Amino acid sequence: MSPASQSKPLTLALSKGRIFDETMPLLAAAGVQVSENPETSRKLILPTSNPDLQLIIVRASDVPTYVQYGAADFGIAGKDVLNEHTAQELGGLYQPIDLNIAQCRLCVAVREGFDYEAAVHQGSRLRIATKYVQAAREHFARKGVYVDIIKLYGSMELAPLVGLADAIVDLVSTGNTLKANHLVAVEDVAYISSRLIINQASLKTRGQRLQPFIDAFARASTT
Ligand code: PRT
Ligand code: MG
Repeated sequence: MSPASQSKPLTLALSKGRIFDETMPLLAAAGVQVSENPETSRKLILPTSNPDLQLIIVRASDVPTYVQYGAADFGIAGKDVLNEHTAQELGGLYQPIDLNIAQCRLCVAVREGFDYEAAVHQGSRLRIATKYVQAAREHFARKGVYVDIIKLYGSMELAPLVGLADAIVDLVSTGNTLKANHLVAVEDVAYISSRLIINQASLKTRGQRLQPFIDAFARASTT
């Protein structure tokens, strides 16, 4: 590794919103403050109070990609996002800690009044709309239920209301979004929280500089 890249600050990839917000206390536990808020700043590279650490702000589903290619040394990503990346894409990633932040459940949800159990038992093909194609496919395969999966990129809650799908597989935290759209959760697919992910080459070449952050995150996430 060249001296220039050795002296480059460590780069942590985060998405704005709940992951950024819930990572701030973990950074504080490592003695790091971030003065700019990505909700109001347009900057995608944010300095921190530690000259050896900068943040990059990317889409939640892009965090593993930045870390896989070493554009970020480490990052924080939801298990929902990690589950949708292929084993090959996750190959260069080390996943040492569950940070227990941004917790939610991945659920199957249907319109109020839709008889999900009956639909499942009739053996008819269910239409499932979701952003989480892999997780949904595996869930219904385990149950032995035939499904047609329709990939969406957002606003999954709409699909059962307008006849696009019988059910959705989506993340639920407070349940308010389901309720507002007259949907109910009928099955849990997975418990979701966010993990620290680290580029394996960075861990080898910059491990001494990364370790204090890994240790502080591990301590703060279990207390
Ligand atoms: O929003 P964008 O399309 O940019 O990307 P994203 O949705 O992947 O990112 P973001 O920042 O919304 O979520 C980042 C991560 O937070 C996800 O990958 C999850 O691991 C985690 N997380 C935790 C959640 C939720 N809770 C959550 N409730 N992600 C999304 N939601 C959404 C859910 O999809 C639904 O639309 O919030 C809505 C339901 O919330 P409740 O509180 O009404 O139940
Ligand atoms: Mg979102």
